[in-house]
Amino acid sequence: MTDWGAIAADRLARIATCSEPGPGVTRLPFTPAHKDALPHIRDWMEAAGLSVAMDAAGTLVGRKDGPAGSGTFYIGSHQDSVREGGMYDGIMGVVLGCLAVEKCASDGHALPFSVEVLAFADEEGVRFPTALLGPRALAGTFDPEVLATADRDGTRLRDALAAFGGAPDAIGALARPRSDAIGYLEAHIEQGPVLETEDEALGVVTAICGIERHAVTFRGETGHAGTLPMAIRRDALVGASALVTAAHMAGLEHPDLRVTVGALDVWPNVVNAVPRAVSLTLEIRAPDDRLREDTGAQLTSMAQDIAARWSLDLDMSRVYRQPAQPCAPELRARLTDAVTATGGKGLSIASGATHDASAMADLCPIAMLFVRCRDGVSHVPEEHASAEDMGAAVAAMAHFLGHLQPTS
Ligand code: HGY
Ligand code: MN
Ligand code: MN
Repeated sequence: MTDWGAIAADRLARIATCSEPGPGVTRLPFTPAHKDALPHIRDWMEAAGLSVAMDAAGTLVGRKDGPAGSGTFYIGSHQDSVREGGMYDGIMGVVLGCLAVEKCASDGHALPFSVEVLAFADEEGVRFPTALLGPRALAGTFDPEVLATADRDGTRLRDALAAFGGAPDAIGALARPRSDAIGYLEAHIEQGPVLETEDEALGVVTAICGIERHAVTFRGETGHAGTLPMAIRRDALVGASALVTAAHMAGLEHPDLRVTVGALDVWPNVVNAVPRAVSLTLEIRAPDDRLREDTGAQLTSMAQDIAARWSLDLDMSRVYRQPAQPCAPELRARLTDAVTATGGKGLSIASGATHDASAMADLCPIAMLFVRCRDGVSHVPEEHASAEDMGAAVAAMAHFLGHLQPTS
């Protein structure tokens, strides 16, 4: 009896070494760590009988053809991590997808449709102020303008992708035909405490929250900390601090809202000079798009008022947005049946995190399977899922695949 969970755990431990130095895993897109990860993923895909190639967007694609005209079922998640993140977020969905396909084959079950396992390059949007490049390319919703965005070092996404072996100007041709797309399944660590509280290994996702991110810069004037009178200061950090607090207070206004200022840079950032500029990221999430959009508009207006109050200049723009996405009822029902048929309760659970599935929903029906997350913590080195729970996920995913029908 193959221990699929143990194989998953071993593979994830090995690929976790493909990281920048430091605590946890830091594997950003189109970096040496990402390059180091590709052979691992290629091996997993080939062990599942898939033929492997990297596409123009940097997605590693493993494909096994089914009968002509039978359609394609997609499975996948992202290879990238946040800085100092865990070793399960994203990459777990790639390894479990490969093992589920491998299990179907070892069970002697030839899938009656084509199947692709996808290792997307950039879901977190940590290196560049955009995300979901890979799934948006497949869904035909990719915006070429994002190629001009740059990371903190000034490297443009276009150049990083080309240097990595991608083909920025060929991304538009990656769009998959909707008529051929049966659906998409993503397995992912829950990144929250619900399944652990319910003492359940797996959960079937109902919907994925919406998200938007704003790039905000306050500009004032620097000066000597000892001689510049307080009354005439144009201190950018005073304005930024007011927005950080206002954002948190706005988030407290509604139980479904999550409002976060996760990154902030100060210039000149020295102890004895008044800050002349502050850049920060403002992120808003909600399961309801109206609530999220209204909160974004409210905080934009507040930022303008704050800039006026402190005689600052303000640059603020929404640089990323992904609407909330429901999972497809038909696939949800099938996935719930697969979980219950393989020993689970078939719990339903909403996703406060966003995922590649959010963008794949523009191509085809989506389903997500959550795996229990120890202590509910994620985006930290302590993130953990057990081999046993991952084995349960492989069994459920293989059962789900084995009971799917081709398009025709
Ligand atoms: O931030 C998120 O929700 C996901 O982990 N990218
Ligand atoms: Mn993720
Ligand atoms: Mn993440």
